[in-house]
Amino acid sequence: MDAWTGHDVPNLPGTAQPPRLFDSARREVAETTPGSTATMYVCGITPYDATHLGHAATMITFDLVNRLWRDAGLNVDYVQNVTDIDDPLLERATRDGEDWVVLAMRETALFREDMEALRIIPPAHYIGAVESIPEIAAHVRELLAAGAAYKLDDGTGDVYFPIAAAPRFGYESNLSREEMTVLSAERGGDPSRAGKRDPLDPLLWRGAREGEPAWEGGDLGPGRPGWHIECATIALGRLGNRIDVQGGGNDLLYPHHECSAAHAETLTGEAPFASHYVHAGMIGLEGEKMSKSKGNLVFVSRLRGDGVDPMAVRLGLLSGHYRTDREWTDEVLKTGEERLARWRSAAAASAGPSGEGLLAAVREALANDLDSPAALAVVDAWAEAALAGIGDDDGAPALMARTVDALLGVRL
Ligand code: 5CA
Ligand code: ZN
Repeated sequence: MDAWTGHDVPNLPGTAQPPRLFDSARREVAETTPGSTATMYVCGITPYDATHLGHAATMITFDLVNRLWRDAGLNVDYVQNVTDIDDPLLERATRDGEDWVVLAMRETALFREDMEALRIIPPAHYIGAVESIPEIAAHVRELLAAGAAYKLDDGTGDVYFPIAAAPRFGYESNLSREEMTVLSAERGGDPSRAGKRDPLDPLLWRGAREGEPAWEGGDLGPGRPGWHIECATIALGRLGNRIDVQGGGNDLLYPHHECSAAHAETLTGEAPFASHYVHAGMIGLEGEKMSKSKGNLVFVSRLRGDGVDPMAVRLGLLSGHYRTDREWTDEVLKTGEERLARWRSAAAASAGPSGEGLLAAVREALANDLDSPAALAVVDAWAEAALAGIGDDDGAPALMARTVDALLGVRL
């Protein structure tokens, strides 16, 4: 499917190194070491409700990775999916008496608009689950043929992946079996389903059910794909067997990214699937994770409709570190709006402290596991000085504006 429209990203003077990022598998901050083209797969939306600030925060996180790699002179091949067929989408469509295809199309269109307003660089490939079904089914058949999948014998046609086929299973999330079992039940898995070889085995293909959409699966029979194989297949088909970053919110640490990696590694025989598994913290509202199922949402589109500048939303979300679970409050937005106004005034000053110094300090902060609070503090200090008439670099205000545009995605 089509992504959204991008914006020009200014080039910056001098050179930069690729960022160091926290890898959930190794549980440490490590250098990213892409070839001349860096590859990134980010888990996108399940389009049954509008884009909320949690989605926005996660997309902004990986937008920073994209921007830092580009600033380091790399090409970036970025893939994002849309889970446009899955249980929650069908449940919402049924609840509201709506056609699930229309629901998915409408919410995906709104997401694109929100991403554009937030100045997120679009992925090179924006791929839906539905359009990928032939590829996914082929992978499931391949796993079956290799003995790395099994069909339940209860007549449903459901096909599962035996985690025993993935010797490294657990390396990505570093969780105990007990923790995995709890999370699996909470996040779309079915550890108590009878007939599976292991309670943690994830679904690869769901056999057709009365009243549910189904697609031809060849030897699999009609049905629809499981969630984890969707992302493994979409990534492998476009980025190759080894990707630099697999990204998403930290709610995907287990089972989603563990199982996607297990599927991909079993299919290719190469491990690890991703050099870095990068997870953004959860944005909450009044003490609870913002989620479509809980309904405690602040929509990006609602803020836009209220006349809020998307750049202030961006600055609000960047004021916390991406890995920290954090709250969205009126105060966070207000601080973002005030900061944006201050930076805009400072960018219009006739001079300020060294622009090159500012650029170097912002680069250094962001290269250190995307330390956006530190980067914002650097720009704040520069802006305060420029507004106080300190500094005689008359090129600095323009370079400051280019720096925050290119690296933070904030257009002044
Ligand atoms: N379609 C799947 C991924 S393949 C999915 O998780 N969809 S989603 O709509 O629930 O979330 C889209 C992206 O936003 C995912 O990367 C998810 O981890 C992230 N996300 C969801 N809720 C939040 C939140 N409250 N804070 C931060 N990120 C979130
Ligand atoms: Zn995914």
